Order: sequence, then structure tokens, then C-alpha cells
Amino acid sequence: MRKNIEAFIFDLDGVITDTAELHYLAWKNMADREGYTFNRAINEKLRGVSRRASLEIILAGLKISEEKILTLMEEKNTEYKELLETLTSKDILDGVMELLNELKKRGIKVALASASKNAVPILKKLEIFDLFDAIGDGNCVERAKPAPDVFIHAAGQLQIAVSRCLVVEDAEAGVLGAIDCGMSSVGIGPHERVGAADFVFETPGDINLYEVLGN
Ligand code: B16
Ligand code: MG
Repeated sequence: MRKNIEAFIFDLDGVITDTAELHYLAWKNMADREGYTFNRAINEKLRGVSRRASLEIILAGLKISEEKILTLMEEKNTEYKELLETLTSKDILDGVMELLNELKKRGIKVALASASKNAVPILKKLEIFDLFDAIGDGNCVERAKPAPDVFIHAAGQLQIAVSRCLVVEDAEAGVLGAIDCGMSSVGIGPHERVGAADFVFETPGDINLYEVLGN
């Protein structure tokens, strides 16, 4: 149980919605065009990882020019953004709306801390942008998760001490970032991935506020 939590800081992909499938499709098309090996097992390693770091994982040590890196990231992002056009409020994961509404009712602030540079348009497509009191995304910080920067940025926007913030994350890198800056954490997914978090639930809909907050 965590006492005195004043803010929940949510990751986006894997917590609020599952954009991982859309990332997969866009990376897969890029990889097929270029003749790189890419499959769902490799895609799993991209969870919570920045766009550039994702490409480096796909390249698996293959050296290409900086110009080509930028071109491939741009191509992938263009296709990913087209796929995002299909998103609606129906793509919000089960239980998330109820959780956001309950937090509002309790006077607990809600912020986003995502590695994605597309986070704001995604929240708008999901029709929940207005529910967030602060936004931290891939455009706000230099260092991606596991660096704690995006979480610290969100807490700073809220003007709430890190010790009063709780991060909800589906990626190991995100949980490590939260721990690094002294925030409490809820991991979503298997223990092998998010077991370092203070609390672990299988899906966002399983989050038990009584267990987490003690009331
Ligand atoms: P973009 P999160 C992450 O979102 C995704 O999990 C990861 O696969 C993606 O590479 C990253 O965002 C960057 O996304 O290319 O849109 O900037 O889980 O941190 O919300
Ligand atoms: Mg995530």
C-alpha cells in the first residue's frame, strides 16, 4: 500500500491503448522493404523503447549511414501515423476509463509519460486528451526510458513531489525509470517483465486501487 499518492503518471502504449500492433505493422513493412529480419518476438523488445532505439534493435548491429537511419525512421513514422488514423475511443483498453474517472473523483492528478512523439494526437484520437493534467512525451525530453526524465518532467508540470507520484507502466524500461527517480510503480504484464514494480497486475483493468492506495 502506498500512502499520500497525489498523482498517477500513465504510460501510453500497453497501458492506455495497444498501439504496439500498429508499430509492428509499420516496422514490419519497413523491414521487409529493406530485407531486415523482423518478427513479433523482436517487436516485443521494442516495448517502451524510443523510435531510434527501436530501429537499432531491428538493425541488430548492422551499420548504416545516419542519413539512412533518419530516412527509415521517417518512413516508418509516416506509415505509423496513417495507421493511427483508424484509432477511436473504442481502442482504449478495458478498465482505463473507469480508473481515470475514479482518480478524478478522488482528486488525484493524472499525467502521461510516454516515449512516443505521437502521444498527443493519439490521446486526441482516443478522445481523452482533456482528462490529462500534464503531458510528458518523446518531444519533451532528450533521454528516453529507462532514464527517468519523462516522469520527472510530468511531475514537474504537475508541481507534485516525485515521492507522491505513482507510475503505471507495461515496459521494464519504464518501471526502472520510475524506480530510479523515487516514484512508486504499478507494472502491467508478466512478472518477468515488470516484476520490479511495487505492484503488478495482468491488465490495466485489473488495477486494484484499494490494494495500491489502501483506501
Ligand atoms: P513514436 P510508450 C512507446 O510508447 C512504444 O511502446 C514504442 O514501441 C515506441 O517505439 C515509442 O513509444 C516511440 O514511439 O515512434 O511514436 O515516437 O509505451 O512509451 O507509450
Ligand atoms: Mg508502454
